[in-house]
Amino acid sequence: WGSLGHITTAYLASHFVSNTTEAVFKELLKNDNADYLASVASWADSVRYTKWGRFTKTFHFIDAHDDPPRSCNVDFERDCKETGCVINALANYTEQVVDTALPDWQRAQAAKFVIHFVGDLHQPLHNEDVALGGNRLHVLWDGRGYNLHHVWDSSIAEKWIGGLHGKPYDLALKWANQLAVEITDGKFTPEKEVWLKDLDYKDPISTAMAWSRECNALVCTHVFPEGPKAIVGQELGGDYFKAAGPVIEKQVARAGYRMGAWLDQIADAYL
Ligand code: DCM
Ligand code: DCM
Ligand code: DCM
Ligand code: ZN
Ligand code: ZN
Repeated sequence: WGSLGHITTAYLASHFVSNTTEAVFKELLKNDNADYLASVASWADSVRYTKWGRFTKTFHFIDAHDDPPRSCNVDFERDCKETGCVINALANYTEQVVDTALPDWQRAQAAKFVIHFVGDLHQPLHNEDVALGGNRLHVLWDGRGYNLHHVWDSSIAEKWIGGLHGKPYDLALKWANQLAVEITDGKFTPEKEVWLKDLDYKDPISTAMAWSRECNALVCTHVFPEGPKAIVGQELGGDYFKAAGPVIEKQVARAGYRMGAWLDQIADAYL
């Protein structure tokens, strides 16, 4: 996601975590404010192009070598790069957060990666190989040119919330609060339990793969319903957005709700 998606998922997670989890992560991240998760959610994107952070570049996605829209599927052995992918990155950094033999700064850094990667795992094009996750597909968005990856990282979400009129953290908090209502007592309430069914802190690879498969399926149904070639040069701000907006909304809601539950299990293991 772009920063709006990451900050929103983190605010949403902070809405649902237990009081214990809140205390554990405020202490670890050395931030006692309401944005203790939100303020670190985009950090992983800020280090990936630095010399130090280059090794994390492939941790943000898994390149599913499937064949949308005919067939969507993800296979860890086939698709996770030698240098790592979002699946084993989430598993490795989750282990680091709870490893009390590690120094505090390293556990805090691992927590920032976990918060970021749960988000990225819920973006359909972070679970797809075609055209570098859509980066090489040129499309139009309300008359202007973008690549398809950017549209799914940012443009759809920005339009869904009514445009970027306001401060990023304020917009994300407002959206997160709306999604929290939909989860607690709204359109997502009937499915929120199912969202946590695959969540098993003891088996992070299987958990992440279940989330990845669910997300990758959206590549066939909503990202490339007519295939990758057919989308090039198309205007996506109209009917395409009408179908994609609700998908983005649900993926951000799932990511935030699952992040909260994941951090709860980390905090329980850590005590
Ligand atoms: N941050 C914040 N409030 C501040 C200063 C910084 O929320 N007054 C956020 C911005 C960074 C995060 O904290 O994303 C961690 O910052 P750093 O990595 O510089 O420690
Ligand atoms: N920021 C903010 N309010 C916060 C946290 C951060 O306005 N509660 C700002 C500080 C930076 C920008 O957001 O200008 C990005 O911060 P970072 O990338 O360090 O999170
Ligand atoms: N990306 C992806 N799959 C790839 C390559 C990149 O999902 N195979 C993502 C990572 C960034 C965005 O696309 O969110 C842009 O990546 P880059 O700047 O590395 O091209
Ligand atoms: Zn992206
Ligand atoms: Zn990322």
